[in-house]
Amino acid sequence: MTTFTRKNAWNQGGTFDNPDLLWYAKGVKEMMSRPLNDPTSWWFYAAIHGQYIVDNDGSGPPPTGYPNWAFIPGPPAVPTTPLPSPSIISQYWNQCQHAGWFFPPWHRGYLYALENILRGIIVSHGGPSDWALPYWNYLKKQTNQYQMPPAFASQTLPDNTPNPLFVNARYGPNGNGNIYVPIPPVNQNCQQATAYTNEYGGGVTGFDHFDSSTGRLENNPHNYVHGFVGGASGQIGGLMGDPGLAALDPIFYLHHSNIDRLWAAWNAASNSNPTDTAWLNGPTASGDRKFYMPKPDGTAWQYTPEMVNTTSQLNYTYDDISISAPALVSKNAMRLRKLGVPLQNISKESQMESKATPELIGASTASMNLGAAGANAVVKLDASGLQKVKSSLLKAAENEKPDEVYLQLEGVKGTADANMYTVSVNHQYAGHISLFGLRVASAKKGHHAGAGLTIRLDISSIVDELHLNDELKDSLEVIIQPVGSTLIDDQCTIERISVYKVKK
Ligand SMILES: [Cu+2]
Repeated sequence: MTTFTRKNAWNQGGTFDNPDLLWYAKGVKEMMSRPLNDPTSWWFYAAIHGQYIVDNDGSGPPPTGYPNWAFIPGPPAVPTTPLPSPSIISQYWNQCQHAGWFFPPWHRGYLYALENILRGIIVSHGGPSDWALPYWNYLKKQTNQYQMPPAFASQTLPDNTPNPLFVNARYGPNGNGNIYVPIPPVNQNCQQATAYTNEYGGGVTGFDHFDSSTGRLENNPHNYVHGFVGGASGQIGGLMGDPGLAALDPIFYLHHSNIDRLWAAWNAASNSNPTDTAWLNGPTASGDRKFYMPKPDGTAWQYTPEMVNTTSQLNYTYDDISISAPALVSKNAMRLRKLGVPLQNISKESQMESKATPELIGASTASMNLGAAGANAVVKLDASGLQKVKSSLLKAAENEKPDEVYLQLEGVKGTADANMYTVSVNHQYAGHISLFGLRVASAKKGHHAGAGLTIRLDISSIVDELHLNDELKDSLEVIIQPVGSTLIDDQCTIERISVYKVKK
């Protein structure tokens, strides 16, 4: 049996001289020619991820204007009819798993199934029988690969017919159609993680579109890349910035191929996936929806995380699973070094997962509006919590890790999924945030009844710095500012900003 090898989309300059891209375009064109109710059509596949055509599984009624699919400024011209039967819709559509530990395996199965359909089409058109989905490695150092491969920006194919990889609603970080991934803030520091659960792959969840347990791989690079590539223009957010639109854009699958590659690289670096049956068996174990993908013949393939645990099980590999060296320097070692702790062994953090529950040590008192102008708040810390953090920093040693401190934006609700912000704490940069998934997380019905997004930022290094400068006082000043092109969303609110400490 052939092992299929997924290769870098930037081969041959990322143009149609790269046969992987030319055949991808031909396959996508064929899938786009199929009707919405055909399970092997481009449109059906995008709706498996998420859609704004019909109310399904907590997605809420479709918006009356954009991003309802009927209002997408093409190309491509996106159909909203003929609809599949209601039972097919509830079996397949709105499946994407985000903000939890099923994010990596669900997307692996999704790509694998799409790749099989595309390969079938490509072979039937006389293309290579070993064709595999390329990946876009925007993180590749010392190259211009942070830019979108040129084949996606061209309006025509080499034969002068329309290029199906070209998408109008793709605006980029500055909202001007120049598509690239800014590095930083996008990075591959997630590869430093040593535990899957609660860290690399996300927290324990059931079948979920947007829970509150986003893992590091999903946050950065995944969510950031969605927000930056999608961008916004006027009141239109790019397709990639919203999970109910994203999989309509052919660049989506090359972004996810890279995310899947990072996961494979993380495993190749001796990090393990969960062995809990609740993960291996998928959400079915708790009586939830199953993961289903259409096969090339249109019938259903049901899969579990256990079935997609390694790429070799699925008979494919990547031509490159190296991780750049800086990503492997332990975050904890850097903290301890800064706090003045002499270190014997800084190579790798222990594989131990922290079982400690986060302890709330402060919170804002009122909800706030997160409009296009951003927001700010003063978060008061309680005296005993603050004292515990301070003493843990004073006692820090190689075998006694200092507490980690997190800032959490809770109950973030609204509709401007494509918006991105920076967050600072006491005027020090704490991180970027992406609102990918905001609309679905805010919908009134569904698994979490509109709880909104929960966004967590590790502010330990800022707290360390404040501590070292004797500036760690009883409150923190949080400033949230929009970056790049932003959508106006007057209804976007944050219920609470809180601060947690975690004992390590
Ligand atoms: Cu995604």
